[in-house]
Amino acid sequence: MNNSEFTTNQALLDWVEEVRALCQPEAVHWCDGSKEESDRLSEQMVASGTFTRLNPKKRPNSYLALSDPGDVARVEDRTYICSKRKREAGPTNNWMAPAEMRKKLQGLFAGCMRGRTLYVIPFSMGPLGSPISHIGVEITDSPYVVVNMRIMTRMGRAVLDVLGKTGTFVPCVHSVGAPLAPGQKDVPWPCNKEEKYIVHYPETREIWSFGSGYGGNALLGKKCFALRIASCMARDEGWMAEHMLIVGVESPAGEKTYVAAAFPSACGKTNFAMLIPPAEFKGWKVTTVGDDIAWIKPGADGRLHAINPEAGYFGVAPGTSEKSNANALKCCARDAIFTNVALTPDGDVWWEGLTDEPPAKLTDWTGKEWTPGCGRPAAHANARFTAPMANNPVLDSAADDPNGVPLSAFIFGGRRATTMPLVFQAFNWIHGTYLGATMGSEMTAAAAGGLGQVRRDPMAMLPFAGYNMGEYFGHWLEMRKEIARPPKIFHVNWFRKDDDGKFLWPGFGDNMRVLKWILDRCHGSVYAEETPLGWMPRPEDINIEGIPNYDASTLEAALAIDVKGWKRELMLQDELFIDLNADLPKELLFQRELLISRL
Ligand code: SAT
Ligand code: MN
Repeated sequence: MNNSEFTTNQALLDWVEEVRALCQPEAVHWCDGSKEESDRLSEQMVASGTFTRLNPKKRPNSYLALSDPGDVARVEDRTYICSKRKREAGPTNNWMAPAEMRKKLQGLFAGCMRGRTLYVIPFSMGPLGSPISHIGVEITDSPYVVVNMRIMTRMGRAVLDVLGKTGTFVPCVHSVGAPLAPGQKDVPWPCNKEEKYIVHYPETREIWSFGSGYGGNALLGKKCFALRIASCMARDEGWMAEHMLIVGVESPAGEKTYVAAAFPSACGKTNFAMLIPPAEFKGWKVTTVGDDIAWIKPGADGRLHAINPEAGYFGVAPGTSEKSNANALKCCARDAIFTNVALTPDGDVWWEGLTDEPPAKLTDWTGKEWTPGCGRPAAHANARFTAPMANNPVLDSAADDPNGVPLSAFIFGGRRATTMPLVFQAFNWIHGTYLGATMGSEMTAAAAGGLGQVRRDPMAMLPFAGYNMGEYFGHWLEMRKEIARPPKIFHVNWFRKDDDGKFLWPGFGDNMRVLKWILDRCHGSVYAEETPLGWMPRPEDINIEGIPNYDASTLEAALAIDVKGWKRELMLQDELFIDLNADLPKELLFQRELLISRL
């Protein structure tokens, strides 16, 4: 299909022509988003060696891609926020002056698509036409990106209809940075080994990505648009773009409550988004609105309303099992793209943790033969599945609702072996913002040279805020004024251990027991004790009936307030506060002082 048959949007046509002239592709293809188109591109990638078709009896309509071993994750040290002034990017982002970066990128993009097809991907972040949604258009020279974007976003012709003649879009340019000379044979995973740049221009709301074909470096709707650029749009327009999952919880009586939660990486975010309640919670249902990102706007009812801007899951495969997340396995049981997992002899996939016993023989993520005990992992630790949310057996009925879902609670979590109790509730919005701003994960004592160190990841946004982190906290405080009925704010920690290194909480589906207390607090139907940290449950307020080998004294330890540990925690927070000092809202400094005096 060619340009003007597709759109009457002159700004889009002009921009595509400009990028075409710069990148010099062999052909241009406007994506219509159809299944036929995706099947055709997938077939093409099977032929070129990028894809292996999985056994259709075991894994219908699914493919495996193995990346270049040097292109396996987001590259944070190559990610830039190019605002006019360095201060606007803040101390936690890489920065380069826009003019300097543009000059550099002009050089890199000139002729970078030679011998390849330029694909134009119109996509909507959020339900088509929702007042909370925004349109983007990604130009890429990677067919792998096209078929992934079709799963991860609402993509294709219908988006151009919504864009119309005069609608605006966020332009996203992506190239693997590997032009082909005439007659040159392509490799299965083209990328640029020397140069990688993931660049955001917040003032003009543009994204330019060069050199990587992997995940968030290449699927530009996700972290680049839905978090970094969207956080800037949200600040300017009075809404919020957050690195949060969204779940609905339905009681046996049919009462539905929605909560959004931010956890640092490796804290079981996808598991929580698809939580299966324990047997004791008969009649309770947890449903997924989103597993990674939330766009949140004040509604006419005085509440915050959230949508999931994405339409699929880009989930970490290793560790996903029947026990940890049976629903995620159903999501990728068909229609999925796997990247950097292992291949079984019968054409299915495997990764560490999928089964207790590994298969006797595999092809590993580097394409080499693998046997148990060979000393290498079979799947890369950041191996992923891309799966449509429509496959999710517990998809929330409002996942596609253009009005979003009303939020009753925000939950912040950390991965903390010490100090942080299982759950507590902030006294108010400012206190809650402070809890989010100071959240983090404990590095193991070994990794930190003896002392447990805390890696701060404010609101799980450290690599994703598109502007100054201190100013971002200020925006959180400002948002309180836009809403009459703010969500209550909680802090949880599933990972506290006793002195022998044993977990004090079972986690996984049993997190429902803590979630239930949170919901009851939202509905004002449960007692809480006022403590120096915030409102807390007494051990008897959390139902532990039916947890194997678990008792009230362990729960008591999980909930205990360790005053000595908190004094250390307060000292450790200094590091973050000093880094962000210039733009840190004074309210957060006061919260720290108040906590010190309460302790
Ligand atoms: O590769 S993604 O950025 O999409 C996922 C992640 O690294 O968090
Ligand atoms: Mn994420």
